[in-house]
Amino acid sequence: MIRTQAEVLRMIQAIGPALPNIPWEDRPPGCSDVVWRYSRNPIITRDAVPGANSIFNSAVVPFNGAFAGVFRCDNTARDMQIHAGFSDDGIHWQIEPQRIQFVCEDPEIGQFVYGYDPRVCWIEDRYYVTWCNGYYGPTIGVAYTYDFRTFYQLENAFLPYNRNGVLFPRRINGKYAMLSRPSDRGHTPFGDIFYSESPDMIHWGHHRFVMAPFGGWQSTKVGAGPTPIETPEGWLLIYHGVLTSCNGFVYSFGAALLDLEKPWKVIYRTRSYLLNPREYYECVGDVPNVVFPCAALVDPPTGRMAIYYGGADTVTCLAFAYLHEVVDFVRVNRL
Ligand code: BMA
Repeated sequence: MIRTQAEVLRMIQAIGPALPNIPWEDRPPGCSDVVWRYSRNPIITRDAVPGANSIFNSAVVPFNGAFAGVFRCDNTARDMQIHAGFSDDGIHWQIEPQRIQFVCEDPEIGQFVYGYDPRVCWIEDRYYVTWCNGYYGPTIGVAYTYDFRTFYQLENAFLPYNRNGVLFPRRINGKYAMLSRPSDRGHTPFGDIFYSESPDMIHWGHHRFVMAPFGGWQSTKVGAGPTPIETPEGWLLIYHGVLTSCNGFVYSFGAALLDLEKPWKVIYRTRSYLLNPREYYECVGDVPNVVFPCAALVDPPTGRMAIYYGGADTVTCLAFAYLHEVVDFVRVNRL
């Protein structure tokens, strides 16, 4: 039997457990976008935490039949902090009013300076959190939790300056694996994605180049977004790209397929973005014109994806897609 390409793509399923309670809203009638927004965006505003200035760039995962997450909450002193949160449906969230207090054996590492842009990743038996952690400049903080109540902080993964540390959800060739983006102290005007491995989640090496900025929406810098999603075709990586306009940075997101065993090898990468700032809550806020994805849930049997992203450095938003359509988009619209 000869299958059409569309039929084959429909068969591309993410590898992982089913998530029948994934947050979901059908694509609106008349919309042909591969990624479409939740009609009730934003799902989280500053009102969710007393004294918050903004809640954005946050990460969620399935947890105990419901959902849990780590949220970037900047307060009205403009301290950048991360808070745990819980939800029954992935849309309505109860966020802890106090920031996460990490348990850390080494007070020098555990001293909290600032934390932002968290990611959360289930590996083997626990949830790992990575975030941009202040230690003489931004670097990648690493911690783990079993219950989103107690968080154990490990060594920072890299020397400063670094951001957008994103773990793979399983060991690759026997090693933990992380994407990151070496940067500088400020609003870095450059940025390539690199790959690193670790035997123990403490010592990182085997650094490999993954991808650089290209043109258009991803011409200034690129950075990994949500935890990569495993498919038989490769790791599906949603990543943000930044364009420098005459009025400042514009953050959009696209996707790439990375080789399963050598994830520093890019198979395909999108020429066009999947989502860019268009709605009011993406264009107006503390930093205008930003969509910044930090988490994606997937239900392999249906292909449904729920993508969590920050809007204008102010609110948290949700968008939806079908995994096989995203993979198809990456392949058809590749660089
Ligand atoms: C990056 C990070 C993100 C932020 C983005 C746009 O450098 O600070 O948290 O969303 O800039 O301001």
